[in-house]
Amino acid sequence: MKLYGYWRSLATFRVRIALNLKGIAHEEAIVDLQKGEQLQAAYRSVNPQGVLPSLFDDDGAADGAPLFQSLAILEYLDETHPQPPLLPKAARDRSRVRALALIAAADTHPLVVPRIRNYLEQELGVAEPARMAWCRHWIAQGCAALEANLAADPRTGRFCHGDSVTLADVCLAGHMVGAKLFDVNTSAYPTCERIRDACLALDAFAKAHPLAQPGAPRPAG
Ligand SMILES: N[C@@H](CCC(=O)N[C@@H](CS)C(=O)NCC(=O)O)C(=O)O
Repeated sequence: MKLYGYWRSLATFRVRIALNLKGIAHEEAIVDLQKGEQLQAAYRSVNPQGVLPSLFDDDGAADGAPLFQSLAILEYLDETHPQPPLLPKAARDRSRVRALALIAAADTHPLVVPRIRNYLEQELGVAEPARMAWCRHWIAQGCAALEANLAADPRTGRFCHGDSVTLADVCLAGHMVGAKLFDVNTSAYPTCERIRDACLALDAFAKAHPLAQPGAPRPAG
């Protein structure tokens, strides 16, 4: 498969994790978000919305159209490559997993993406310190919502839902790694931190990590 992504893209991180978990061979084409390449015609011909990620499945059976929206891609991968499953069997459990995933992917992440930060800067004249405060505020709100749900629910285990990885963990890992990239102090969210650490201890997550990708800044020294 061919994934269009960028090291810093948290939505791409989610898809990379799922591809790794399912052992699906893939290559990644870099679309540089910091240079605005997602808005150029070449990438818009792949994804008219101008956002990452997009995924081409070269299975020959599909119509050849790219897949888009990370959660839709995750569910597609889970349906076409069922092992290991990313959703539990019971409807109520599936609903919980999807709901946890949406706290990160639908209620938080869209508030901190480049197009929002650019709009705050260019259209509303919001200066960099206030833009960072905006991002940190919404990320912390997401952490608080995840923590309140996870800590109070006996279905939380080693991971968000029991002891195996689900879509909720894929999204929580992205959220918590994003928190670190935005320099948010997450010590008030110990369950989120514990599950993040359990995820990042797995190869599939570690290899997908934004800072492990080509183009990512390397630690000094
Ligand atoms: N809901 C979308 C989010 C897509 C999205 O906003 N991706 C970011 C990178 S993580 C992006 O490409 N942003 C470009 C921009 O904001 O201009 C998904 O989950 O795929």
